[in-house]
Amino acid sequence: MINSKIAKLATLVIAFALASTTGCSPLQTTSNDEAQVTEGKPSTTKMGVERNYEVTGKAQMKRLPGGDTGKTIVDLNVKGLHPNEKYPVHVHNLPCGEKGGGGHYQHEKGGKVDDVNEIWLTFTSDASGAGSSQAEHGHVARSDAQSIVIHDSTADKARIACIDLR
Ligand SMILES: [Cu+2]
Repeated sequence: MINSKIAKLATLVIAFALASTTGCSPLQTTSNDEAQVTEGKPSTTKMGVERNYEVTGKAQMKRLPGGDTGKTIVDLNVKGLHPNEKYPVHVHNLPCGEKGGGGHYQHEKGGKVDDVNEIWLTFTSDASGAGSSQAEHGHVARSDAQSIVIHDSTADKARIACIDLR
């Protein structure tokens, strides 16, 4: 966030400098093409704490409009998990504080439950309990893509951590 603000500021400064030397009116912005970034840090759920998790790290969702489709890129980078386990992770459709993040976000509501119609970030932790993943989709996610839920590697897939994307 800070870096992008600095970058914008730098762009403004350059734009003003150009405008003042050429004498034309400054700042025709193209906000339609700008990436919209939401991000957050994990909180371990009560269930997660009971299972000896202390999940830290970060996640970021970038919505990139443009052309007919646009795209969405999500990055997840966490630690504090158990070593060498596969953790199911999805973008969910409510904030963490509402129904633990609600259900899976779906591009086509009521469509397939798979990693095409939904945004999955499932990963396998390394020997230190850290893991990361990235998902890229050819749609711009709607505003109800609000959180990321990390489920336990166990058969019950309990919600062990949640990240609000803001
Ligand atoms: Cu989920």
